[in-house]
Amino acid sequence: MRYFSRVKDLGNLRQAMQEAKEIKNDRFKYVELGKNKTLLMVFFNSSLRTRLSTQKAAMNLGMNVIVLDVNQGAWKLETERGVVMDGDKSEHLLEAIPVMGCYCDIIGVRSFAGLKDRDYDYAETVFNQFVQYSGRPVFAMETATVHPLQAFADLITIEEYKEVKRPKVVLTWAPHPKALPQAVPNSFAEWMNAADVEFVITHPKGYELDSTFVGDAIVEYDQRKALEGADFVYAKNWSCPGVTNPSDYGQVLSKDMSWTIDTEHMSWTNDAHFMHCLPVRRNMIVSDDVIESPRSIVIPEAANREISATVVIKRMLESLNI
Ligand code: AN0
Ligand code: CP
Repeated sequence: MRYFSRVKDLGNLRQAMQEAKEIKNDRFKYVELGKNKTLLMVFFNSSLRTRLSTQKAAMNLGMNVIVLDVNQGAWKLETERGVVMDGDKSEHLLEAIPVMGCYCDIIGVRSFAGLKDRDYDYAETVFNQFVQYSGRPVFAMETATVHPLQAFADLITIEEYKEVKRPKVVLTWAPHPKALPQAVPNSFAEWMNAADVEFVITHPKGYELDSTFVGDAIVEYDQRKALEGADFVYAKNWSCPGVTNPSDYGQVLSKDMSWTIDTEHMSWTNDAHFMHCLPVRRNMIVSDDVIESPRSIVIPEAANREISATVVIKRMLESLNI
């Protein structure tokens, strides 16, 4: 596997899930595979889980790891082509990327949506430049529109905790004070559509996700109706995807606190497990009671980030030897 940003990059999903199980049983099984190989993790944005779990995954595979926080200590990077660089940016991404490629074997990139220009974000401009100019296998550690390592970990978690063969999984929008990207709900929707679950998305009007990711999922605007009978509640805020009204792209259209997941919301479900990718703002997205309840699986969900990353990096290491 040379690139990883979409569910299809894994090929047979059932096989990838099997591999995840195998690695969870023995996470050092492939420790020889990454000997003398280097992973470079490039962060344009903050991270706790992705940083730690991806580094741990690389260590499980016997790799060396370099972490670059672009905004701390590196030259300020210009990302647009054709700009007269007379401002505060000293280096262009188009030189920086091939240089980064010189010092490593595999690259992971975190580069969030700017939420200003929908076309620029949805073209995955920064990630695709890494693909095009680094000369290395590249994987997404949350890019402008996708967060596949999270969605893969989410699916692993659902498989582990499901109590019925085909669970009902509900992705619900919840309020947040600041504009957030759509990467997490996009990928979650994409992966749930590929999995054997009953999948429902609920959000206020105006928050429709891009159709590429929604696929055939059921969209139910009545949150209570959506949550009824749910086996998993996956809460997440996202800003306006600009599907119905492009000029609203990246805006906060609602802070309706009636969407916050509290014990009353959970009482409408089939004693659902509560999930969130974290970081989460308590009592905006979810009440203290719900996130602390025995049905909350946010910590095992985060733990599975190490597993999804190990599978992905293993596959990339294997592709180096072909
Ligand atoms: C980011 C987001 O919503 O995309 C990262 C989540 C993994 N969250 C924040 O910026 C708070
Ligand atoms: N869930 C997730 O990707 O967390 P971080 O932003 O802390 O990496």
